[in-house]
Amino acid sequence: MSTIQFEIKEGIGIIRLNRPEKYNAFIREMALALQATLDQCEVDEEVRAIYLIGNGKAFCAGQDLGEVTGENPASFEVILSEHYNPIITRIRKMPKPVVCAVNGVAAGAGANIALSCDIVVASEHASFIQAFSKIGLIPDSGGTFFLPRLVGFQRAAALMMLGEKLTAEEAANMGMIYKSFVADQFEAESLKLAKQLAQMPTKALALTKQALNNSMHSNLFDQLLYEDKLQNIAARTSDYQEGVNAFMEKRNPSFKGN
Ligand code: LHQ
Repeated sequence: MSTIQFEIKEGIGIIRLNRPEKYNAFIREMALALQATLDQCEVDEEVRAIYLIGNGKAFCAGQDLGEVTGENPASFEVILSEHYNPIITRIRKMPKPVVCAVNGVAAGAGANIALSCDIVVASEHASFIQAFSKIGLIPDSGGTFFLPRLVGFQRAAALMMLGEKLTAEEAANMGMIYKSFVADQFEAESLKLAKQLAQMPTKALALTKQALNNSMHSNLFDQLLYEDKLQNIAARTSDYQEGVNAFMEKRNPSFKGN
């Protein structure tokens, strides 16, 4: 059985982590398959938004600890440089919006992969755990970058050091994620969000993402120049023409993604 399931539906590249019996914990095969699927989403013009979810009860329990223990444990150096770092890099450089639908527990690298996505929503039964300190590790997969920016330095330090479990509602209230949905509406509502994004001006969303990425290490004055540069690119897209024409003609726009 494939560790990653993938389908394209209504412009959405739907990626499902598929090791439900192990709470979708990562082994090398799944990490490489996720990278390959993200690459496919990047180049396939039919895909205009990406939706990442876990199969079964959990979203993802991070690294499969069975792979780093036992007779022939995988090396940490390989795990970060070949498994997780390329996943986070692909998500942030993806010129399309990535929605993470956290269906259940998200722990360790599983939590931080979620936080690297553009819009993170969760089922009311989901939870988030910076589980690393509990096994004597430091947060990886971009956690020390994203979490303090999302919730503030103090909360990030406490969450990472204590390794406490947060409910989806707590995570939404502190700005760690965008929204939580009641369980029976979660999949429909989160897919609706991805569908909405897939019908939007994809190039403008990619440039928005590029500007947000840049803001992480920029000052206001450099960022104003950067916005100027990217806005001039956005203004040359057909979707901009369509958006303005539709507004003037009092009709709904039909964006093609370029
Ligand atoms: C698992 C796992 C798991 C294997 C649940 N592995 N089987 C980077 C650098 C290099 C090396 C290390 O890692 C990293 C990045 C990281 O991600 S480090 C953090 C690794 N993850 C964790 O430490 C989390 C470990 N899991 C847990 O704390 C709990 O399982 C959580 C809180 C996720 C869920 O708790 P429960 O709801 O009580 O479920 P459970 O513990 O009963 O787990 C269900 C099954 O999933 C169980 O299998 P079994 O056959 O006994 O039913 C677990 O063994 C398996 N599982 N996480 N990471």
